[in-house]
Amino acid sequence: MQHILNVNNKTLDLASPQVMGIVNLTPDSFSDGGKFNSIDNALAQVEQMLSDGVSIIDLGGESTRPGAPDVAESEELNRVIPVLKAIKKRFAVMVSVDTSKAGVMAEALNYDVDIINDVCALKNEGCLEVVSQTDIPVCLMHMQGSPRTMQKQPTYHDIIEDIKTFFHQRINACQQVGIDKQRLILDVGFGFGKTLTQNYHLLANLSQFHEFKLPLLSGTSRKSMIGNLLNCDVEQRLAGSLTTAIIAAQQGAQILRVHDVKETVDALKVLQATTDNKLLSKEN
Ligand code: 7PJ
Repeated sequence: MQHILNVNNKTLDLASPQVMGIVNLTPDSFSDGGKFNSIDNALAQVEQMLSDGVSIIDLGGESTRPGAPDVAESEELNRVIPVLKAIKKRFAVMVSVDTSKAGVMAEALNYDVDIINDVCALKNEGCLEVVSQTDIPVCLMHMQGSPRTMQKQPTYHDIIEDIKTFFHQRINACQQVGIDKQRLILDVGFGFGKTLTQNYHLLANLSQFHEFKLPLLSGTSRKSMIGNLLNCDVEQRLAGSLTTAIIAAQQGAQILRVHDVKETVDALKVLQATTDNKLLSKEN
């Protein structure tokens, strides 16, 4: 199955896995929190990620960490829109906005956002309608519960089958409002209402979700599924993050959402060297 993302005069070939770089715009990610500093900081991060080989920049202004409080729409707009504008002015890179609010999606669309990345899979009020007015790609992520409650006691009948049922339902909901299936990207939502064991079971079986014939996005970078396994803090999760990224790529995930772009791009090149016949035939 060949997947190519075509949006706003940009093209991304998903025949080999592509890296989505996380630019976190929640205040705790900046030492001084000032608005102009946060724009400069984000632009510097984007510039570095571009030279490291990123394909998509994911902007997030709403913390979806387990237990995180809700962020008001006006606050999220203030965090995300000025940075989206500044990136669009300076760089030609594809930009996704990580949001679950219809108002933020609508405003981001006014500033030529390329992908909507919604951890609530367009379930919140107005989201399906806003997205149906456009033709850009959308990532539908699976979550059990809400960020505030999701890690309390995740329960599934059969986690893989339950997530497949969820994807069927959300794909149908999209199609009912006229959102073309071919615009959709699917994500099992690592860490969103899953136990440690369930997260690794999903990672090991990610390829099963290719039955939808849609691109798969995988986001494991620095998450608790690594910290809890290795018993380490967030700044010590690089090796674990790279390993999960490579396993996801081997399972055929087309987009890897990561903090550490350069290291992930390097790791993917090593993986690619084992599968690239052209490289082998050149040497022999
Ligand atoms: C994900 C996300 C993810 C998608 C976050 C974090 C939490 N979007 N946004 N997939 N995670 N599509 O990065 O730790 O896994 S925020």
